[in-house]
Amino acid sequence: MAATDVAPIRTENDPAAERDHQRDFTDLVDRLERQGRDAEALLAAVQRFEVALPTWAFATGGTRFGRFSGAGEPRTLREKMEDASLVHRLTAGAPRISLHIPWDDTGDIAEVLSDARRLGIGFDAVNSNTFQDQPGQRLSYKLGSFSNPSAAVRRQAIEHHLRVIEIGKQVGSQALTVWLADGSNYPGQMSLRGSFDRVRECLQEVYAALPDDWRLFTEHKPYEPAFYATVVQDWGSSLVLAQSLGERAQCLVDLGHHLPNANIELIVARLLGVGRLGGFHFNDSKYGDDDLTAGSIKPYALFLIFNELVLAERERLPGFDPAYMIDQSHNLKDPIESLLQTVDQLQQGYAKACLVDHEELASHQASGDVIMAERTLKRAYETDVRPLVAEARRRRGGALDPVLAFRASGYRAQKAIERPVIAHTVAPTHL
Ligand code: LRH
Ligand code: MN
Repeated sequence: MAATDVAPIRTENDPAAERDHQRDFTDLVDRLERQGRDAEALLAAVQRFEVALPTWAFATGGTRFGRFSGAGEPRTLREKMEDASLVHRLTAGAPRISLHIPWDDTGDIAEVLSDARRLGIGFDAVNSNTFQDQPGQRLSYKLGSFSNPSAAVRRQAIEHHLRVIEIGKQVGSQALTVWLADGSNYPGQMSLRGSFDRVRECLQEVYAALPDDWRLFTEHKPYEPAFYATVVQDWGSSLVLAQSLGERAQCLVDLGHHLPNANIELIVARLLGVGRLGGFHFNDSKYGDDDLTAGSIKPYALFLIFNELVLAERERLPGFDPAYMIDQSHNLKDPIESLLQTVDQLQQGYAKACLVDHEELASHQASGDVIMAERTLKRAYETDVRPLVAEARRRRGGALDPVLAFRASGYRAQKAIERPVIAHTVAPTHL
């Protein structure tokens, strides 16, 4: 079978599951209508919710302690796009991918575009990479890229970003995500203000090169790989940068890029309040930048973030247009199964947030009724919206239960045949 042909993958829902689903969905619609909610409007809202998939999450991830690769993993951008199109087919909610350059720089844009057309997927924000030295690269980013004291290194990093924009333009992206690993491991190693000023200066040149309809997302992170000071360490630094660049510069919130117990929904509310929330890298974590499946560790926190987003959407907040993207790394789970879980968790989180009665909430907040305010949120969060999210997918040809449908499809076993494992001589660059 030629690599280009995608074997027909059966995603039909099992008849018994269909019957159970219809009963569960009818019960939920009945309960929602008794609460005065419009189930069809809610279902349509869930169908409008879309998230972009990270190409770099389709191969097994790893840590410095090891990597346990799985069978049938994608070896090329085309194979990652095949996997992405299956995730979209089963969830009906992930029609775009995020490219990471140079990991996805195949050098053949025409082929990438024809594969995208054939597989029915589009392109969200493109990601730059100055956190690794590429084979044949002239100058090293060991001591930073835009913050590097060497003007030549900064120039090289700017040239890289201009190339990323070029590739993005060719595939139809409209945003550039900039995460910088720049930072230091020891006090004294780096000028804390000088490094930030150099980053701002370089980003001004990149921002000036953006097409008029593009946005630039700055992504903050508290530590790793820098273990003393990271130049763009927190949302405040990211916001200062975005505000200094221009209207089309906004902040990207990677859920894993916060110190333990940070109140991320509060950060989201702050950025929404000043019109600088550019988008998200959804994932979950217990300790650090663990890149675990979204909703797997702190599902209530994820719901509270969606609550802020739905409220902003309903208030038609000026400039509200967040780019929803996933950023995960799968060390133990099958990457496709984890991404199917993730899209489902995001669809559920969004649906629950759409169930919040914001008028009632505002009245309890105004009257200082703490208990009733909390209960208003919890009533939405504790509503089992799975039948409605499943129905939203089913009506779009998606699966009631994407993970079970994927397992029943035999896709991974088939790919294990089509994609013989490449023995990794050196640690793959995308880890
Ligand atoms: C940094 C990060 C960033 C990506 C990388 C793969 O931790 O979240 O968004 O470039 O992961
Ligand atoms: Mn990220």
